[in-house]
Amino acid sequence: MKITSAKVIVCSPGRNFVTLKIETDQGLTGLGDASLNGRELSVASYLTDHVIPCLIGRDAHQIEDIWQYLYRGAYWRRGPVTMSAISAVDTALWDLKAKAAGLPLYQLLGGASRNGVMVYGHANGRDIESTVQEVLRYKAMGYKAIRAQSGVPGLEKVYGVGRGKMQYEPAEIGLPPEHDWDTGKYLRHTPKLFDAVRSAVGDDIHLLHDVHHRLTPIEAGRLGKDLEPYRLFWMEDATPAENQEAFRLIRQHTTTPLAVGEIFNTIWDCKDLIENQLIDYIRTTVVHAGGITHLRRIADLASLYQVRTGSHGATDLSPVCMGAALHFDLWVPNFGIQEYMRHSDETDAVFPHAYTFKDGFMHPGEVPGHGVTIDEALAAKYPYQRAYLPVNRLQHDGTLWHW
Ligand code: EZ4
Ligand code: CO
Repeated sequence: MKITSAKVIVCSPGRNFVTLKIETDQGLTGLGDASLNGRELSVASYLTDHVIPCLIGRDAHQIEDIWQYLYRGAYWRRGPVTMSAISAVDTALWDLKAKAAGLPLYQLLGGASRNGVMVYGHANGRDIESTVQEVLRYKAMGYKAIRAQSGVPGLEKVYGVGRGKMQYEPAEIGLPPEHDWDTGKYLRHTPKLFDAVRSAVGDDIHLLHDVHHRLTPIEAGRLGKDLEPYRLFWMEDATPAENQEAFRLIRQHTTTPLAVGEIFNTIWDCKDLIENQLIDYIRTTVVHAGGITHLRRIADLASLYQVRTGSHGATDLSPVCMGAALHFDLWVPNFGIQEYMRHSDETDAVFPHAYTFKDGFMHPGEVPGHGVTIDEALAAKYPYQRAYLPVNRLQHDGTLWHW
C-alpha cells in the first residue's frame, strides 16, 4: 500500500484544528490529528514543508519504520511541534492499516480489554455553589468521574472557569489574554470547594482537580494533604514538570494520587516520574506524544510500576485524536481514565465519528480504522483564526507566572 499523496487541512469550526490526510494507491485514506493549541501553523508547515515530501512513495504498512525515520531522521529530536507532526503521521497510518485489514483499530493493538472507556467530564463554576450544581448535572448525565474547577474569590479569571454559560474554551481569538493569580487565595479556597462537592455528590463519584502547574512543590504537597479527606481520583499538574524530580517533594507529603503529562511529548519526559513511582497516572496523548506507536511504549513502561493511563482529552485535541485515543484506551492493559471535554456541534459536524458516550463510558465503535472522518467542504467554511492560550501574572506585582 503505497502513499501517493498527503495534505494538511487547517480549519476552525469553533476552534483551530490541524488534520493530516494521507492517500494511498489502494484508494484508502488515513487521518491524523496534528493540532497544537496556539502553534497550529508551525505544525502545518512542519508537515507540509518537511514531512510530506518524505512520505510519498513509502509503504504505508511500515508504521514503525516511518516513525523511526521521522524521529531519528530529523536529527533534531523531540519537542511539541515535531512530535505533533509525527503523531499525525502515525495516527493516519494506523487508521490506514486498520482499514486495509477491515478491522477497528483496537483489534490490531490486541483487542478490547474492557467493555468501555471510563471518561471524566468538566464541571466548572464561578463559585462553589455553581460548581456543585455543575457536578450534580454531570452526575445526572451518567458520568462516573467528574473534574471540578471553581473561580477563586478575589481573582478575576481562573483556569477552568468560562465566561457565562459558554462551554469552557481556554484559547481566545487574538493575542494572549492576561489572567491574574494568587496562590494563597487558591490554597485557602480549594479545600472548601471539595468539602462542598464531596458532601453534595456522595462517595460513589470519582472527583478530579487540575492545578494547571500553578504551585511550587511544597505548596502542592500542602494542597494534596488538605484534599486527602475528599478522596480525589487525582490531582493534576500540581507543579511544572520540566524538573521531574520536583514530584518527589509532593509525594513525600501526600497520598492524594498524582497525574501529569498533558504537555509531555516523549517517553523521556515521563521516565524519571514513572521509574521512581512519583506519579499514579500518565496523561500523554496520541496527538502530542508520538501517536499510537509511542503512546504504547510509554504505557508499557508505566505498567511496570503500576502507573495507569489518563490521557488528555480537551477540546483542542480534535475528534480524530479522540477516536484514536478511545481505541488505545479500550486495549491498553493499564488503563486508568480518559478525559472527555465535549466538542462543539460545529466541530462534530466537520468530523463525523463512530465513537459514542453512554452512562459515563465511551466506545470507539466498530468501523474499520479509527472511525473518524472529515467533511472537507464543511471544514473549508471555517478558516484558521489566530487564537492563543492566556498567560498568567501574579496579582500583587505582575510577575509572569505559570498559566
Ligand atoms: O489547558 O488543553 O486538562 N486539561 C487541560 C486543558 C489545557 C488545554 C491547553 O491547550 O489542562 O484545558
Ligand atoms: Co490539564
